[in-house]
Amino acid sequence: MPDRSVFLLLFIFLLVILPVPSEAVKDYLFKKCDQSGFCHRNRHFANEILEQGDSYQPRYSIDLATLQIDDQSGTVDGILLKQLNDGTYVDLSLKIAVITDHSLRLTVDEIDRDVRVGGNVTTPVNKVRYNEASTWAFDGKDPKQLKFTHELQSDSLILHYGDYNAQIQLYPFKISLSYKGAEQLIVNERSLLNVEHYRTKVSEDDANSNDVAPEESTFGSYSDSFKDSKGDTLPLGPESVALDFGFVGYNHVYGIPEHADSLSLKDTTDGEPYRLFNVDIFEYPVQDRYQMYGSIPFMVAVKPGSSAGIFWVNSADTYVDIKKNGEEDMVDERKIIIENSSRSSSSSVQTHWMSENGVLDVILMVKDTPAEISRAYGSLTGYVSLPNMFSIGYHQSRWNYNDEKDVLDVAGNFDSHMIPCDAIWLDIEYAEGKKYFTWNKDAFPNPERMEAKLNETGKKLVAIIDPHLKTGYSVSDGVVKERIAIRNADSKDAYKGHSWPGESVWIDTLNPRAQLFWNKQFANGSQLMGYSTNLHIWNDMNEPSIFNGPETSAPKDLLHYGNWEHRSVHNLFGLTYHEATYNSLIERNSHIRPFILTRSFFAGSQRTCAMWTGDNMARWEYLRESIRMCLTMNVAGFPFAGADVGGFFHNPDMELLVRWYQTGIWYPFFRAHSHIDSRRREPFLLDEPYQDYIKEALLLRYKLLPVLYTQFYKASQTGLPIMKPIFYDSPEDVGSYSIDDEFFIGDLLVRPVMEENQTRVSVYLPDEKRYYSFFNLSTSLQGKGEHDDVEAELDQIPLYLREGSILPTKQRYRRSTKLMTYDPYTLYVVIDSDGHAGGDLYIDDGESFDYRDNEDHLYLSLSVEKGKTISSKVIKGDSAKPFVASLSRTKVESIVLVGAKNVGSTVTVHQGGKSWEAEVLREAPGIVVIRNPKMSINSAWTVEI
Ligand code: NBV
Repeated sequence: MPDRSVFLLLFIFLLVILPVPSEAVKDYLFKKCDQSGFCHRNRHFANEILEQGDSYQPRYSIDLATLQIDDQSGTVDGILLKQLNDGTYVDLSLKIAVITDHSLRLTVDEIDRDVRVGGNVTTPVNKVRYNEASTWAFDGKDPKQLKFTHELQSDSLILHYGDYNAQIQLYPFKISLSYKGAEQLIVNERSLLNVEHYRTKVSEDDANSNDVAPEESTFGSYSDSFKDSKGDTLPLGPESVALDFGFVGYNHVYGIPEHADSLSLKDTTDGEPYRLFNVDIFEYPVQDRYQMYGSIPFMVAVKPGSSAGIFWVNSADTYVDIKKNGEEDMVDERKIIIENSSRSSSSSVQTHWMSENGVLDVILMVKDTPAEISRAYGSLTGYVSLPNMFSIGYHQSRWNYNDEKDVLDVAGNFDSHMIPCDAIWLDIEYAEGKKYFTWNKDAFPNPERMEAKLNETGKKLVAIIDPHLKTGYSVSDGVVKERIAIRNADSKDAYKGHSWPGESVWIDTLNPRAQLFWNKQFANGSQLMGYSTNLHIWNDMNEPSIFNGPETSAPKDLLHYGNWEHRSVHNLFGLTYHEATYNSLIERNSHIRPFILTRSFFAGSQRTCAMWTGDNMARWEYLRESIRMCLTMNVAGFPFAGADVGGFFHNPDMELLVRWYQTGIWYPFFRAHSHIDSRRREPFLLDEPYQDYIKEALLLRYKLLPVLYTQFYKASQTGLPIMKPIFYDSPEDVGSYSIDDEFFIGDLLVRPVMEENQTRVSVYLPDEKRYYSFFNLSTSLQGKGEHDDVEAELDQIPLYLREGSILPTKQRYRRSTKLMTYDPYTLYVVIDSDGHAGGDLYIDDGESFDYRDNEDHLYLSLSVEKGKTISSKVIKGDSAKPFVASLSRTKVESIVLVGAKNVGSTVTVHQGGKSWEAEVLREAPGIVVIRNPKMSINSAWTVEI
């Protein structure tokens, strides 16, 4: 009799080849809240409490006598009491701290939990609540703690710090956070705080148990009834943490990726909560709240005048319910009115966060603008790293390029068709029998030769390395032998499951010894890497995806390093895996910036890799969804995001493919990729005029790389999104709050065309500024809050330049970014009605860490003063550093000037104590071009106009 996994594999195979209605598939594979023990229990708990209304007697209070308030170190410690049915209490530790950026951190844990669990469990499972999610999420350091002053009253404690007041009510426990005198966030507003303290199974079964409150359910406390997770041993019983947060005066909340839903999150009252649980979700539906490959438990709320953030630092399975009580802003027909809530409350968006286990650890942020929230979140979890320049060029992938010849032909065809391309990708078939770190030597007899050939035109190779390691070869054998695999619940052996190569084990990258092992696999001279410097890595399937595992992932009772249950670390496993890869690549070569693409991620993943939105489909709705998802990733501090251009499953028609490229050029991570069964669709294979349209789009991406790279630089310093939702630049404009088909990149307003047969699109203008068509600077749009209908034929990309901006571009076709390094710049200068314009430009070698280690970089501020002078000032950088010095050969070759008055036939250029004249050409009314002004980019200059 074949084992169960064979049937599962067969089932998955049938899913791939048969057109099965996707809803049915999801229902079969994944838990709904109602089927998940802790979600079911917490929703039940919430409903019971809300039904009881004001008659409910909340159970949580702060024990005044235990409070230790330390103004200087910025902390409050004490005991939070949870009252049981008989009036006795469970003691919970409570810590409130004012941290970096005036954020407020609240941590609740069970006191002496391991003692109470005692000998009740027979496995070595770690008995304390998991408290290391922040260690992985934070940027390597504990946040600073800031001073406050306080007032202690009999029923409350008030903390004052900066522009903030945190009013902590002792009974019922509640925190109201105010900023500049206005209440913004209310913690435990609806008394949904729930810390399921350790209790033995015996007491749970007892109807009169003191441990189970009448408002609680015991559903799934000790056993899991869901089809594929019935085997979960749940050794520690119910242990969830949940809490509600009300946003006062806000109607829009964003973030908590990854979901294929709208940018502005929806009310979940009548359906499923948003679930954060990293899974390989086959044929994911769009406009849905299903869990996906990655999770960032960070939510941002925006209203005129302020913005708020909640970072729920928990890596277990998590659900978030959202209830919107206020009216949505009625700005256009796309909005819906949400009924006023029946229950009295002062907040307008109420959220309920529920996690399966772990400590309760949450950070609250309130600032003036969403940009400041992004900065505050990034100051905790780190900002995106400055990418290797090639990685923001165009990537060509498919599952699979078959052999060396195929790879080199594809690369060569890009060159012969004069289409830029920076990387060719290899999916799982390149490895011998999908045994990662090996090469199929028949197909790839000499990988280093192939990589060297690619390198001739500056192209890189990216190869996939998944965490499932086929049993019975040196790498998996090593993992088992060194005891660095994820282990079975009894801790004895490595867990074995099924994935692409067949039976596999999974490396446990939480284990520091796994890092050492991983380093060896990537070392110089290793089979995979050889001595090449242009091989980069793709980490897929790291949710982890396990074909025969519950919900396509790992059983939750498996054990990791530290004897932590997989349950506790599930959502951060993917991060530990791609970070291990990053560390190994750095260990191998600390000079070159590694590039890693990951499918699974957690808060903090932005520091070391890029992500993409997984297996989408060649359908219009997935094209539209890709922009919403990328915008959400940008709000959640992880801007290096993209989606498979063209769609992974199925074959796009030419119109969809053209539109996808025209949209994909705006993804911070820009890669075409497709399924093994899809038809080849590399741009050079396409018929005209489609090939030409796509080529034009690609050339536009490359032209604008200086802008994009500068945005990456700024994101790496400030956490600002790269693809900016419209409301980031105009947070006062409520009309922009639900716009998710338009965005800014720097000062470029982009409105991709994402509907079939569309030849016109509506562009929303968030402010009074004039917006000039990038392709025809003689036309412009203006009108705050207006939607302008503009032409968008298949060869057109609606793209606008905001007045008052200066945009640096590089106009020459090159085969890759590497070959553009010293190319000259063309500046677009759009002077506003006051005679001003401003912009910036960041430059470094695009490849090494010299920008960081040797400060060999250049950050320029470009400006126009009083309509009379255009100038460049060096904000950061030293012309004596080798790369910056070498930039003296890079010139400004042209300045396109819009809105300049009375410009003569020549202008005077000043640089380095010398002056010279440059010719002025008249392009069209109001537009002139300064031809070849010839100043070097690496030192200050002025042009008098
Ligand atoms: O490695 C094969 C694929 C890959 O092409 C895709 O991009 C990943 O998202 N991988 C998933 C595994 C199987 C997909 C059906």
